[in-house]
Amino acid sequence: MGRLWQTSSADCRLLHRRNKGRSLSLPASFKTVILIPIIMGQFPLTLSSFITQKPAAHQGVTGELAALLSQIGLVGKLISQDLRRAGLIDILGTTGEINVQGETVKKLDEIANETFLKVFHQNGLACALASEEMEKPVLLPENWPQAKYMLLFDPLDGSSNTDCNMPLGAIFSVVTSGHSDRMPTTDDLIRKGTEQVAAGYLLYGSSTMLVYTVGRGVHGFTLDPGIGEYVLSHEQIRIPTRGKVYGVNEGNYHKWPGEMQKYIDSLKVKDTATGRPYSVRYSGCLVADVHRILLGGGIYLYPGEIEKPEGKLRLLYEANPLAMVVEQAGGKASTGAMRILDVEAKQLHQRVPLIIGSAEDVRDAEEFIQGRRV
Ligand code: FBP
Repeated sequence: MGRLWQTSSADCRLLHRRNKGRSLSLPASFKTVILIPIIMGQFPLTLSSFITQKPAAHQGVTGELAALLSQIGLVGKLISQDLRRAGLIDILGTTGEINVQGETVKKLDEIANETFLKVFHQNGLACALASEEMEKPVLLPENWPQAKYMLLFDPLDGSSNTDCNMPLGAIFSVVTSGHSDRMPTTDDLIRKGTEQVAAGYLLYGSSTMLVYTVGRGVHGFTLDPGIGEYVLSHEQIRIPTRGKVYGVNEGNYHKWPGEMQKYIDSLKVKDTATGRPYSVRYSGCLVADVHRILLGGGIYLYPGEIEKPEGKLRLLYEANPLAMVVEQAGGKASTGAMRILDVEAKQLHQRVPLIIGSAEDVRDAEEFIQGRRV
């Protein structure tokens, strides 16, 4: 009960002040009548109660999809529990394996991937699982046809941050199998971003957060370790139309086409109208950088390079879900040439240049990249 009283004592103090310091000598029943609504009003709104209590923001959301979101929350609780003790329980460093992306696999990449697989094997809510860490998806015929959702995810985003206690994340995208007559195949997972029914991320920062959209706005929940619940902390997030920060690995500057270099150069030139120069904010974790931009505005870029025009980031489980979240908050997500959510998906681990953030900033970047501004 401590938590409740802490909350409501603020209101008691308010009542007290209004009562000019005299103790609340009110009949018990009256106090109860006053205090309960106040206390109840402050009761933490958990993820599941939010989804049930806000039907307008969750129209068309089935019980299974609501359960799927809360199971992603469970994955977040399990992984953040390990991360909090990472330096003490031998989960730092690499496994010595190389994954389908050609990257060295970190122990935490593997643990995070295993956690997603275990939770979704068990809960029967998805009939297919595709991950950044797995060349082929896991198809779950035992869950089909009752489970009509398929989950694509980056189990641990920001892998270069694992061993230095820097922010980490996970990204997820949900699509429906679309076939009731047959078990879905790998090809059924390769879909345009506009076909997502839900998307979001887990952020492992100073606190653990779950941020999601089901196509009716974006909401953020903070994990309260005291009650083990995700509590609503950011309802209907709206991204500012323009920001003051940019996030990009400038170490790749010489690899970029000239137009891209000109855009980044322009961010460093004094320009009162647009509030430039911007500050650089690049954490090595896409989720953390996009989260900062979602709340404060700005732009994150992982552009195409002359030798690698498709860039580094993956379309289906990094760019598409974050694009849905940012667009739902009023922002934009682009390849530089077109809207991320309209990109034709052709392969499971397809890469795509990503320019994402405040609408005006992304528009500026597109104008430079397309040579319409110099
Ligand atoms: P992972 O999913 O393998 O971590 O890759 C994505 C990512 O780590 C992003 O989180 C981050 O913004 C970017 O790559 C960092 O890449 P680079 O080290 O090339 O700047």
